Amino acid sequence: SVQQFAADLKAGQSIFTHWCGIPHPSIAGLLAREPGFGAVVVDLQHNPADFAMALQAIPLVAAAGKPCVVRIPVGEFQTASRLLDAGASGIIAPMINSVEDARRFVEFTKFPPLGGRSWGPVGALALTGLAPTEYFRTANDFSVTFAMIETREALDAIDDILAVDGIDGIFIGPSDLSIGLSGGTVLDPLSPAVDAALDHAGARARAAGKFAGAYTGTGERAADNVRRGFGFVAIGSDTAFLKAGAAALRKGAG
Ligand code: 3PY
Ligand code: MG
Repeated sequence: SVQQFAADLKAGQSIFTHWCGIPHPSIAGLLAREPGFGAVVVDLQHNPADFAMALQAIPLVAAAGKPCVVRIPVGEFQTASRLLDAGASGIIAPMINSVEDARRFVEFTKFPPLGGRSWGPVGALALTGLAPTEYFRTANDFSVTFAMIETREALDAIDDILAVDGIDGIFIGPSDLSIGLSGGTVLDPLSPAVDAALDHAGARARAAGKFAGAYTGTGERAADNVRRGFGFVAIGSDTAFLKAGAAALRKGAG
């Protein structure tokens, strides 16, 4: 359900997630049915998927009993409010580089007194079946906010970002982080510098009692991050699945 995601993370479950950017909500809904994956992320930062697609994906993913989490474009915090209103279980905000960025994110994703989210969760009321007063009372607890740590600046400020009330966790973007940590000279999400940052970030999140998430491109890397204590780990993406499927089927033809 919409609310179960936060509860499962709090219980220490490791949740593997899909990462969807193809602008067809049925793909998100179908992938949600895949065993072994506990969530679907719709990515609005780097993909053709748009707000209308996410709006349709959220109930299709919910119909599979899974939470739908959405990554917003950089700084589009009003979109985060609207996605929570539609019944998203969580929001991933890219490029949260400072305490100010983190506070602004909270301002649009948590109701007062934590933030300043405006009232109007029409789709979320429909999906959860909660009475408005009950939704208002509990939404801050179950609407999960992930601040992406993917620059050197953010990594330096990680403890302060984790300490912001209303930030529920961090989410590591290994590609951008590799660019940032190399001073703009290397794109390598598997670099030793990124590995060290993942170790550090996982430990700091644990110390702060908050969630840790990360993007990864393979199952092996995803398992590495679960071992590091990451509770929310993406494996690949819908387009990567298509390419892998095409290669595997073509191989069958010899
Ligand atoms: C990154 O690796 O920078 C990400 O944002 C993951 O998609
Ligand atoms: Mg990134």
